Amino acid sequence: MDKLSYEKETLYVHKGYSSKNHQGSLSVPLYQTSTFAFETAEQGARRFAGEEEGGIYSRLGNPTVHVLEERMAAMEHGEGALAFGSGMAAVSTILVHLTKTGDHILCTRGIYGCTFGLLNILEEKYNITHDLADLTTEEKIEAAIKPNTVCIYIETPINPTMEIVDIAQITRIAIKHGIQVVVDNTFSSPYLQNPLELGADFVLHSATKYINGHGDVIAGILVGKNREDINKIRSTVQKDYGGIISPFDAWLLIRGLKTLHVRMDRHSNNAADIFTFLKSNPKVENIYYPFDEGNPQYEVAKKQMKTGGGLISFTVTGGINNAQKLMNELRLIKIAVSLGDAETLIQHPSTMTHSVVPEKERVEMGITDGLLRLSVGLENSLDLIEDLQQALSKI
Ligand code: LCS
Repeated sequence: MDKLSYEKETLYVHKGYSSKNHQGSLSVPLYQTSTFAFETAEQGARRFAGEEEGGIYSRLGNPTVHVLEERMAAMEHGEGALAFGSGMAAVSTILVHLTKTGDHILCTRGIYGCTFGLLNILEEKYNITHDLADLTTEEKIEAAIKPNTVCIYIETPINPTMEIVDIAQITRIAIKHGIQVVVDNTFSSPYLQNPLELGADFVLHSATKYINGHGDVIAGILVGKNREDINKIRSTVQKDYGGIISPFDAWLLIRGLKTLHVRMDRHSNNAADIFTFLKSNPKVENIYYPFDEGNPQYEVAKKQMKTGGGLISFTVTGGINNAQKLMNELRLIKIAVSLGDAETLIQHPSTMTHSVVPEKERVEMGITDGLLRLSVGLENSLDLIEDLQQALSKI
């Protein structure tokens, strides 16, 4: 890449790699190796001392993984990135990095079920407490911050309620209090939303989802505003907790990223079509979609997201029984957790992704027993609507 700056779609395809240094290989080479041979004992010593660039051992760094990290840092406008073996490894690494015993983490009122589980482990084992709070207005954010709050951890849109929080508003208040902000950007992908641009300190992804896009990898990404923070985490929590990605999975993510923008446009258009269909169906009671003009956070969603994304949550008349019946009647749409794949997936959060959250907290998060979450895929939206229509007609 010769020019100093390129448009983001160009970076998704090229950033961090030059075929000139790799015998002309157009595809990024896969360095499927656990370790790197040194030419001499002295060279090994220099590499360990950080005096010479080069491979040591793939838990500490790998050239294929490095391309993925460079590309993700550019996509999220950060100075550095780290790749992990799962989204949860990225979540746990940043929370362990930012906290110590006695600290407090403030979260959005909804979060992914396993992030909720992790927060409880941190509280039970290390007395790192947390609150889940409504962070939709300045007054509410200020009221939720405690003297020992060191981190505000947000999802937006929130999984699975699709609630939106204003990232810029939260970061403005956090900066005033000297608190770090971490945004889980899984639901939007870097193509739709860039939290670091809005003042966040870290952004993370379950790369299992849109980043990969093909439903065949579990992975995570953490991007930092500052290179020093990322280098510090690389040489401490990531290295010593060890939740790193495999080179092959990094290679698959590099391949997935090349089509991220094309896929996200299609996911978003399909979801917009399905939203219009579901909104007018009498059996659909409530619908949650960021670009619904009736959504109280619509203006915020418009401000910080490029499109409404590919996810829609909804409830149907008849509660959990009809919700499960609807799922069972679908012919094309698959019943599966995860999201961001080419295939359209439907899941039932209260018995699946968020079943680990106790009922009281689940209801406070807005996850009712009748709620369904649809991850709209890349099929033709007419086929998806037909499938939903025939299933809805049977409940
Ligand atoms: N953050 C969010 C917002 C997620 O949705 C998930 C997984 C994670 C983090 C964890 O990522 P993983 O370790 O699975 O790569 N969400 C899932 C979901 O909604 N259905 O299945 C998994």
